Amino acid sequence: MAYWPAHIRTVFDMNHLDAAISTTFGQLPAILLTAPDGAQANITLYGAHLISWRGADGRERLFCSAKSALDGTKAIRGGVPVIFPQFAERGTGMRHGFARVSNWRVAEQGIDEGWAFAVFALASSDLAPQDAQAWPHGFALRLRIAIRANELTMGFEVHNTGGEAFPFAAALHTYFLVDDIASIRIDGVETEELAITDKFDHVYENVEPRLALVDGGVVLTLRQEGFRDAVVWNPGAGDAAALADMADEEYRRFVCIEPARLAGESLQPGQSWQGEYHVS
Ligand code: TA6
Repeated sequence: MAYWPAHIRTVFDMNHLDAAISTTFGQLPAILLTAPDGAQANITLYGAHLISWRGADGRERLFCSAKSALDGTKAIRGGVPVIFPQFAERGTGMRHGFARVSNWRVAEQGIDEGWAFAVFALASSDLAPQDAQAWPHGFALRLRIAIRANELTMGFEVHNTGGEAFPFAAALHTYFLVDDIASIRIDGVETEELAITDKFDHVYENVEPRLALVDGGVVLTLRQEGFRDAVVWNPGAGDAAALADMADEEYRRFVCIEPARLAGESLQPGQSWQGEYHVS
C-alpha cells in the first residue's frame, strides 16, 4: 500500500466530495476546491467567503490580513466578502450587511468542463433571530464560485421568496493581492489610468463592464455583469493604522475592486436578480 504523508491522509479521511474537500481556515469550516488543472480556491462557510484563490500557475491572487479574525466573531479582512443587503452605511442595518457574517450552506459542488465549482446558499430561515428581525424579508441567496486555469467566476443570485418587494444592495468586495499599491494601475474606471497614491475610497456608478488591474507585468481582466457599479478602496497608511484587524504596512499589499449594485429597483416577490464577476 502506498505511503501517504499525514496531511494527505487527513485530507483523504475527510468528507471527500468530487472537487471539494472539507477543511478549516483558522477556526472556520471551509471548502477547498481543486480543479483538474491544479487551480485552487478556499472558501469559508462563514460568509461564503473566498479567502484564497490560486490559478493553475500557483500564484495567490487574493490578500488576507495576518491580523484578520478567523473565528467567526468578526468579518474576515481580505478575500471576497459578500456584501448584502446593505453597502457600507448606506442604510439603517448592519454595516455592509449580514451576509459576510452569516453561516452559509454548501448546496452543490462538482467539476464541469474542467471548472471546479461550489454553490453556497443562505436563506432568510438560516439567519440568527436578531438579523432576521432587523431585515424581515423572505430571501434565498446563492453564490457560485468556479475556478479553472487562471480564471475565477463568481455568480451571485438574490431571490425574493417573500410576499413583499424589498430593496437591496450587493457587492463582491474583492481584495486583490498586489506587489505594491504604489505601482498598480486600474484601467476602465476613469478616463485615464487610475494610480493610487494615498487613501482612496471611490464609488463609480454605471462603470464599463470590463476593467483591468495592472500590477507590474501581470494584467488581471475584471468583467462584471448585472453589477452596474464598482468601488475602489485602499485605506492608505492613516486608515490602515486605525484598523485593528490590519497590520500597519499591509495596506501596500492590496487594492479592493468591487463589482457592486448600490441602488436599483426593489426585487418583487418571486423575482431574482443575478450578478457575475469574472477575473482572468
Ligand atoms: O468598499 C469600501 C468600503 O466601504 C470603505 O469605505 C472601507 O471602509 C471598506 O469598505 C471596508 O469596510 P469594513 O466594514 O470591512 O471595514
